[in-house]
Amino acid sequence: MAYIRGTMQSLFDRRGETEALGPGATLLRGRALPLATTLLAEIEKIAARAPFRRMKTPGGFEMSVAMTNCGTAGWLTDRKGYRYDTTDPETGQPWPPMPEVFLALARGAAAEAGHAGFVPDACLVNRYEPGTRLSLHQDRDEADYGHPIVSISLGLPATFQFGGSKRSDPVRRVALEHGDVVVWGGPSRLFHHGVLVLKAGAHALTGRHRFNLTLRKAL
Ligand code: MD3
Ligand code: FE
Repeated sequence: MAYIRGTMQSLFDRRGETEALGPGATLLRGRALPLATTLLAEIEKIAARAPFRRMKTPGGFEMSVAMTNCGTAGWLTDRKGYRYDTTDPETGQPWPPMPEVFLALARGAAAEAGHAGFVPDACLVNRYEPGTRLSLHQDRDEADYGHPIVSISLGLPATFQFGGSKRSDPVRRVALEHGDVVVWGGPSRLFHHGVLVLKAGAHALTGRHRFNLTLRKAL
């Protein structure tokens, strides 16, 4: 089978590969590629109702990455702290509903990685442009860490940093490219991670932007 793939795919086309990034973390290279334009159109529709905004951390710093959400619950930060809320504070309205295509992709990817029956209720949409970054952190605002998180990368590539359960643990660097999907479960679910400063560039579908969707069962 490997040799058939070898004849059908060039040495540099990594579509269809899966790679274990850590304990319970599975990278599905290019898994979202067939849906990329559909996913980007849905992001545009979400942003028309719940605009991208740069949120403030509890310490008073403005994040460089712009964010919005869809689904029952959305992730927020402000001077009061990090949390999920069912209302968008910018509009006073519920977050836009989770598109079916997000649900189906997350569910399928999670199942491929060994987490059958994943039903996310929150999707954070991160928008990067050159010069923006996300410093090393853990995702700890969800009610039950037993559920995986599915992340989908679109547009400009980024260097993702992936450490361990302690902030001081050594960090690996992984290139995340347009169409890549990662399922974070097991011990990796609570590992430190971040995104290095985005390099300048232009992507045919997103221009100067990188989008990352993180699908979670938050509540
Ligand atoms: C590892 N987003 O939204 S995606 C985040 O590219 C976040 O925008 C990054 O970290 C981004 O919280 C990284 C990969 C990712 C997402 C969630 C994780 C890795 C994770 C949760 C636990 C462990
Ligand atoms: Fe995170």
